[in-house]
Amino acid sequence: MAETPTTPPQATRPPGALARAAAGVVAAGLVVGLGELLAAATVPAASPFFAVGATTVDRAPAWAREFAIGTFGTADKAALFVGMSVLVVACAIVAGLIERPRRPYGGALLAALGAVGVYAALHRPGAAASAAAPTVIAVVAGMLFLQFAIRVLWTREGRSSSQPDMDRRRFLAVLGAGVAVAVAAGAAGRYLADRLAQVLEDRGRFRVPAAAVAAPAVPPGADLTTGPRAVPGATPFVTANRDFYRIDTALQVPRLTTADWRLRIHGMVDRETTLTWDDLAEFEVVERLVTLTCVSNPVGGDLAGNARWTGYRTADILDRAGVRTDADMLLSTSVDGFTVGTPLAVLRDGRDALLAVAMNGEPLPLEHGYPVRQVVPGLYGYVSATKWVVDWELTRFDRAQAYWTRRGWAPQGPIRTASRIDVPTPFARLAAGPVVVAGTAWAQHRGIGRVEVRVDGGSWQEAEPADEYSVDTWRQWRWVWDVSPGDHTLEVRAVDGDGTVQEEQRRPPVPDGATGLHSCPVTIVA
Ligand SMILES: Nc1nc2c(c(=O)[nH]1)N[C@H]1C(S)=C(S)[C@@H](COP(=O)(O)O)O[C@H]1N2
Ligand SMILES: [Mo]
Repeated sequence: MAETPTTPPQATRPPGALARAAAGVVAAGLVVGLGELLAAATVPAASPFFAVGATTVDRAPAWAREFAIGTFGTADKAALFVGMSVLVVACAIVAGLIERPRRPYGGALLAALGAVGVYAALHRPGAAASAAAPTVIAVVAGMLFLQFAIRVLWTREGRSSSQPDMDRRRFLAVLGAGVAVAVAAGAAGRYLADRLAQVLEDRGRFRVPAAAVAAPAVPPGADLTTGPRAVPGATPFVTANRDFYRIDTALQVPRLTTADWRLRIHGMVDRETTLTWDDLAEFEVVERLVTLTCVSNPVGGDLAGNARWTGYRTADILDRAGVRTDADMLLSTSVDGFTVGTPLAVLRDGRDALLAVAMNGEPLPLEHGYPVRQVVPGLYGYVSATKWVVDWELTRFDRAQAYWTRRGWAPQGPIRTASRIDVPTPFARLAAGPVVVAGTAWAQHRGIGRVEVRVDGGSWQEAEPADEYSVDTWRQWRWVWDVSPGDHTLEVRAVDGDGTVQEEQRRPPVPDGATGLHSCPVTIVA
């Protein structure tokens, strides 16, 4: 019978078991749904539900696995997930039934379930501590929801309300909102996870095109990690993809397949053009080593990396669209809406500006721009190195502003001459005698002319440069120091290929790159 305002409220009985159980199930649904979404957006293997499933499969004894395959055949994974779901729902019902206002017994049960998810996520191959985050956040959200829903229920049943219908509606609204969020989060999480699977499959199939113009080989004399002049601890000349610094505004790495990729070229052009992936095959494939640097790199910092890039000349692609003479900026946009403004003069002065599809012989890693990114020797990344690029607008610096320029960074960003001491490390304690000091220096597209070192503010002494690979890559150096015991400070400076000495005055990265000398205090013991 429907409750009417004249029905006396049931003040003495606890809220109905069905309502409490429903609150528990919705709370658990929130944990699973939010966990799914947070994991899919960050570390997919950290999804609590799937991590537990995968761990169960990995740890199940052989007889259990054989039983499952024998009983369910190819549906064995589906059977596992159904079994897990039944278990979760059962726990959720119990959680709802035992939760009390200000006594989160049910929440504790959810936390215990969550602990299983965290354990599984942390024990997936290669998992970092951050793999715990999606589950922890989702469990806290589920616990808060359960407390809130139960409090609403108790309020409804516990006071002598004159409006029980309204209180019931309030509880149903809370429940409904929980269901909506749980379902939306779960669906979004599944979508993102599927999308990632598609992109990984696409990347797995991708064959790096053979270069018509190959990059010259790296002479052994350019790399201080090998050869007779090798220095233990030196920075490798070519940075491995997994060690390459990563900087971007993407909360979630964009997931773009080659099939979905388009490059729309418009604005001040003669022919508006939209390139598909297959259209790229018309352009000559070029391979180049280029050192990228972030404008935010502090003096002595490691936001610089050197890789072998394979791709197509930016200039060739621009020529196809026909750039109008009054345009001076290429405004590029990534699939997630990040923008970069690059001076056209730089892109067309003959340097190897590329639309790169491969990094060190591999398809671009997702976080470095898969399937396509820009690489421009000589410019900081924020004005040149658009990852996941999908749109090129030809425009003018007096009309358009890109992402970081709008936030106070300089519109043009040529890389400043910089040098770094990599060996020894700061505050090292070293034995007296000859000490080998080594490091890196860069002044992309001008090249490094020489590198100098000084001790305790004394006179500059010329370091021994490694072989130069090209003006677009960093250059290594070493210096043998015959030193006596005590505390000392090493400093380094570079002189670029034009003969300009590195700026010594210390300034922060904003607005156009840090300046100042890298110094390294060390203690020499007798
Ligand atoms: N789509 C996109 N591309 C981007 C960025 C970004 O935030 N989003 N950051 C730029 C910056 S500031 C730098 S320094 C380089 C870094 O490239 P990497 O992460 O491959 O080292 O990417 C550039 N390209
Ligand atoms: Mo950057």
